[in-house]
Amino acid sequence: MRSQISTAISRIFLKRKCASYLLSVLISMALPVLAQAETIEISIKKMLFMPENVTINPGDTVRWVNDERRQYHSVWFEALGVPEPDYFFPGEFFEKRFVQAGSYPYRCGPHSEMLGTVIVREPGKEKASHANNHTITFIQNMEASRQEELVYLLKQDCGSCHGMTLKGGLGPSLVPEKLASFSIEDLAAVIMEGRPGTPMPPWKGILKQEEASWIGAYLKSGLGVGQ
Ligand code: HEC
Ligand SMILES: [Cu+2]
Repeated sequence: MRSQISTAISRIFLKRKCASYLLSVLISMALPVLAQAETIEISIKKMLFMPENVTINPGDTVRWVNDERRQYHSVWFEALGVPEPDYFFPGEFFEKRFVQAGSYPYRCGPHSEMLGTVIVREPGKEKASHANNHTITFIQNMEASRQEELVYLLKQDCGSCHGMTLKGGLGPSLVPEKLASFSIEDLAAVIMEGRPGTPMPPWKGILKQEEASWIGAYLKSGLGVGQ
């Protein structure tokens, strides 16, 4: 029924609205160029930049937020030959805007093992996925200690079937490319209900709905793959 209607609509669309359709395509192609620059947040927690790597558009700003309890850090683009910037403390942040396309590795001054990279796309290349930044914000909204437990569950329990690196075992691979067609809600539904008649068990006795959504978002982000 629904597809009949949409076929009928697209038929009308094609016959009568061809010109305006073309116009709307042209507008949607031009939109990314006009889109506003964004601020992308990276959380610093437990001596890690999360996420470690971000891909942004030229003109975007990256904001590193110190979400530690008491540890200070810095964000130092040492390879650019700049001096080490000041430390920033819990609740404070550091910002940098990127204009030139390229790959910008950085480290924490006092903790040389803390590494990250900002990748700035060529201008005009595909717009950074908004969903992705949204997903990352969503992931960071869960209490840190619960995040840790869920990541543990993912590695130990889910990993026993889907592989420790989530690249597949008895259960299918859960890398982001394989999950592209699933929304976070779709994934939460599979996780809560399982797949009856397959070894995929329901987790609703163990996980809350928002925790299943969190796992869905975490899987889609790819943050847990191969670690
Ligand atoms: C006992 C083994 C087992 C465990 C444990 C398990 N899974 Fe699964 N999972 C499977 C199997 C097998 C499938 C494929 C089911 C099918 O054929 O449709 C699956 C499917 C899925 C799918 C759908 C993927 C797709 O491409 O269709 C997701 C998402 C998923 N599992 C996530 C999880 C998560 C998250 C956990 C831990 C909370 C988990 N699974 C634990 C066996 C398992
Ligand atoms: Cu540090």
